[in-house]
Amino acid sequence: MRPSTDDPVADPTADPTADPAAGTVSGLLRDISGVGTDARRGGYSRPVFSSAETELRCWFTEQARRRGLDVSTDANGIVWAWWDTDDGERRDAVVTGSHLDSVPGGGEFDGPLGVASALVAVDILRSRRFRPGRPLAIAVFPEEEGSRFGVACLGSRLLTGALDPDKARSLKDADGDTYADVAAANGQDPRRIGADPAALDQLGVFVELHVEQGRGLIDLDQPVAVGTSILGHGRWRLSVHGQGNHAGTTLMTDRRDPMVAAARMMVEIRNIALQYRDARATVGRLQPVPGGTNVIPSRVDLWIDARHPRDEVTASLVESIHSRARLIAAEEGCTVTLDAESLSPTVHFDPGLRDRLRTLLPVAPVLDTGAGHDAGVLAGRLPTAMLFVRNPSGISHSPEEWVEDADAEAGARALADVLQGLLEAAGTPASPLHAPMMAG
Ligand code: HGY
Ligand code: MN
Ligand code: MN
Repeated sequence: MRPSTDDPVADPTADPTADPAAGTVSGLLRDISGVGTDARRGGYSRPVFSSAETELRCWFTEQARRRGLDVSTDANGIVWAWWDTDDGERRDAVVTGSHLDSVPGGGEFDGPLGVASALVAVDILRSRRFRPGRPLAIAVFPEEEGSRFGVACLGSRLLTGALDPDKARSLKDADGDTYADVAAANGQDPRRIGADPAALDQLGVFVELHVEQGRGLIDLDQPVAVGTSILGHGRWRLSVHGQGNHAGTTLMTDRRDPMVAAARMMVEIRNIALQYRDARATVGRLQPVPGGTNVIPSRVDLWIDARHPRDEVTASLVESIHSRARLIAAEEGCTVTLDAESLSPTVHFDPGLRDRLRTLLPVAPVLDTGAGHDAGVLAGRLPTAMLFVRNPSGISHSPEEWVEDADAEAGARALADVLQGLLEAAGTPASPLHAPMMAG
């Protein structure tokens, strides 16, 4: 499908960097640095379909169209921005991109860095007068964090058929609103969500650039790394049921308090995880019901995020947690249920593509990641790779997440080099790639 020539935005020769800041990652991120700021938590809260995330989608659409890309949003809420080849055929495309939604109180770079770097990589390729030998697409995936509806990488899972559309439609947010209702209220048709083989058939490879969520590049003293694998991870909801009652009229000896049971369980979750080398287990979210200061809760829900390089160890860790939770519940006169909400196996990126990126970025080290990404979901359907950009704080999912301007631009240059290498088809003249990245 070729962008219509009378489309005012389809002029690929338009100078997208009329505003010099627009041609830099840090400039683009500064454009959106006021969107979705969270005064209470600090950082950013940009849940999917919120006004903040919607504003970011509009920002991306405008930036992509300013670069002459053909932009559309599919039935799963994924925004696609295409740089088509002359024949307009969309097959074997090189895809990059990331997400714009955030965790509550998240950092500035988790997601948006990959999206902004993709836009600047297009600017760089244009400045090199490069013409792709195969189509390039930038994809922005919704609900990567799973912060509103509880399932990580919701958009990419729907696209690939990894999530049943009926289950997705019935997912509920903290207010009890279903994904179907919220999507419909945001102009999408929830009846059309689900696997999209036609879209997948257009894709050749996917390369996601992301802020590093750790200290690897600090210790390696490099600005950019090539990803090798994603740690398997899952989310479980532990519900502890007790007897709700009055805080003032219920003697301490007459209680079946699920909050006390939950507190004991959380300490045990940490202790059990410590027994499994390389395991991680986190309780970042706890919800007493009804949640009054002068009320003994009737129920307490807490969510466990558990991760390990070997999926069978994650399963064993969660089973140990579940059996210890049952013992504690019984001692506290409560009961407990455990439900899996989101499971992502360990992913090793395509070795051929990974090695191709290493050839294109000979100075960049390789790193695995403990964080999940849409790249991990797409890896089940097409060759996928990742680039990580140095985060001097080593901290993520927090306002302290950080990327220096120089590293952000180095990341975009590295992405441009990778995309150019992947987009070249025989006979397409291209300027020599950038000199290999210098040690940052
Ligand atoms: O939770 C994760 O690992 C990712 O940041 N969504
Ligand atoms: Mn994240
Ligand atoms: Mn992310």
